[in-house]
Amino acid sequence: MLNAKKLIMERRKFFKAVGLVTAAAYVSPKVFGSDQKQVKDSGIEGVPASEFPPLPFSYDALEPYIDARTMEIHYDKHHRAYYTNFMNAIKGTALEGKTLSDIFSTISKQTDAVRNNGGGYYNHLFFWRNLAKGSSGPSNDLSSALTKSFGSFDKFKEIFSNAAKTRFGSGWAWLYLGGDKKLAVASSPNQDNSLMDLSPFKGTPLLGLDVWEHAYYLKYQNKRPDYIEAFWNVVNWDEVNRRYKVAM
Ligand code: MN3
Repeated sequence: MLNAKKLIMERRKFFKAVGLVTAAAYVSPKVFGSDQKQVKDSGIEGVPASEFPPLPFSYDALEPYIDARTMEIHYDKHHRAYYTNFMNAIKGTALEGKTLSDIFSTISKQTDAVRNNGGGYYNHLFFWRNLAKGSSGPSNDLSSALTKSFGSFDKFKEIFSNAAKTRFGSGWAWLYLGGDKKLAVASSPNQDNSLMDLSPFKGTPLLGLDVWEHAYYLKYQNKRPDYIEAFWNVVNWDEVNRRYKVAM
C-alpha cells in the first residue's frame, strides 16, 4: 500500500501528466460521435497519462461499503492491466498521442484490444473520481434536472440501480447527459461507454458504476444488489455536480 508521502508525490505526477497537459491540449470543445454532439472535456478524456495514475484515495477509504482488499486488487491489478494493455495496443500506431475522446469517437474502427483496454482504462479513472465518503449530494441544478428527467431523486436512484442490477454479465451502469442536454440512464456491456461511437446511447458520462464481479465479489459474492445499495453511500456528488456543470 502507498504511504501518505508517496501518495502525494504520485498525485502530483498524475496532475502533471493528466490534468495540466490535457487541459492545455484540450481547450476547445470537441465535436464527435455519429450525431455530431458537442461534449466538453473534463480532464480525464484527454491524452492518456504517461504513467499509471494513482488512486485518489487510500484502499480502505471507502470501508465498509467497498473493502480495502477489493479496492487494492481492483486498482492495482485490474485497472493497471487495462492501462498497460491499452498503452501497448496504441504504441507506434496513429492513436498514440490522441485524446481518449478522439479514440472513442472512432472506436468502431479500432481493434478489440483498443476498445476493451481503452474503455477499461478510462472507465476506472472515471469510477475512482466518482467515489468518496461523506459528500453532500446533488447540487440544486442537478437535483432539478434529475427530478425533471426521472420524477424524483429516489426514482432516479431506483432506475439507475435497476440498470446496474439487470446488466447481464459484466458491464457498467451510467447516468449521462445526452446531446439534447437531457439526463438519461443506461448500461453498457464490458468496458464500453457513452463516449464510444458504437454505443447505442451517447453523451457525457456523469456517474458510473462498475458491476463486473471483480468490483464486489470478495465482499458481496453473488449479491450484486447489496453492492449497488452500498454504492449510494460513497457517491462523490461533488464530482458528479462538477461534471454536470461543465457538460451543460
Ligand atoms: Mn472494474
